[in-house]
Amino acid sequence: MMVFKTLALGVGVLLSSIVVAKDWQVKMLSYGEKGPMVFEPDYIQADVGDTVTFVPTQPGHHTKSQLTPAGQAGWTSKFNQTYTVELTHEGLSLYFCPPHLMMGMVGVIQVGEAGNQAQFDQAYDAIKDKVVVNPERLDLIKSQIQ
Ligand SMILES: [Cu+2]
Repeated sequence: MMVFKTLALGVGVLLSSIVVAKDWQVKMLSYGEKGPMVFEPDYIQADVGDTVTFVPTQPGHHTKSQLTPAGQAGWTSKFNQTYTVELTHEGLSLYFCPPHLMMGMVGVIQVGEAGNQAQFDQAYDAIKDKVVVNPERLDLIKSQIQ
């Protein structure tokens, strides 16, 4: 019985130390909780090894990265298609929906520490210049970075 208890404890410790990679689902929407033309959620805090899957919940959207951390491949998905990004490196990614950038259809993925904050700030300023409707939405997204 004692042997069994020790064994069970050992297995429990082993299981709790295994980190399970998560798949984050981001809906691409023409109308969401925060108004027209949104990624939902528009900010994700993830870990290396997680994936983000962009889901064409409503038609007319796709996703393109503006900035990724060093080592993380950029992406451009096709219209109306599910697209999965594997998060391979720590840092911030900034992405948008090309036809709706001017309406503030932008999102951020944070993986671990925001080590590339300076590059992010530059990319953010450049992209915010192109947003005509709801530019304050970008500030709300940015304010979530930790
Ligand atoms: Cu869009």
